[in-house]
Amino acid sequence: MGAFVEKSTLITLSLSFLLVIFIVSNSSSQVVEFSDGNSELFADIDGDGKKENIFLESEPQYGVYDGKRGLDANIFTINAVFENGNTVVVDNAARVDGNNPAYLVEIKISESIPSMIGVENFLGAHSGILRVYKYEDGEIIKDLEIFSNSPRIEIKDTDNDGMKEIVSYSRNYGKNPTRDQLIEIYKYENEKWKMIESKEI
Ligand SMILES: [Ca+2]
Ligand SMILES: [Ca+2]
Repeated sequence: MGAFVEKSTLITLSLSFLLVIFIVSNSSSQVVEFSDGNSELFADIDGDGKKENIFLESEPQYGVYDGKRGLDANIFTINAVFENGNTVVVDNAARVDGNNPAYLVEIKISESIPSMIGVENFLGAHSGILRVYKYEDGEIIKDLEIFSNSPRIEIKDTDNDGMKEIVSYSRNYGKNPTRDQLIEIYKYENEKWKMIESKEI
């Protein structure tokens, strides 16, 4: 009998422990790293349970600079290949300034909303930009563009409603260059991203 109680207590404790791990991992934040992502990712962007192969492609393209035609390789296209072989291409998706590469990051804000595609890249020494694309009616459309001069962007649930928001942190370099003071929070509601909070701390 004693052994049985001990065993069931052990099982209860183990289950509690797993539940804690589940809650912690479920509420963990995702940090956009800007510089060490991938040019390819596998994510389910149309919500059918199968992952699409998404990759960035950069081809030499020409633009006009100071009246002269010049090579500009910093324009990326996003390609999403679906299981049936269909490919959706976003032309000139990410215009990257300077020679900074762009990377892909999966943005998963809740279990009920299909993954979105984040394209991240540095702009200059500190600043970074995150562009968020989503799949809609056979197209991939840009839904949001977020800037940070820290750069620090996090994807986390700020109001405990089970859905993650995107939080951008920036510095007020005139006031204090060492601490992130400006915070913007973007929330996905009614199938649209919108800024719900902008504050200085
Ligand atoms: Ca899919
Ligand atoms: Ca939330």
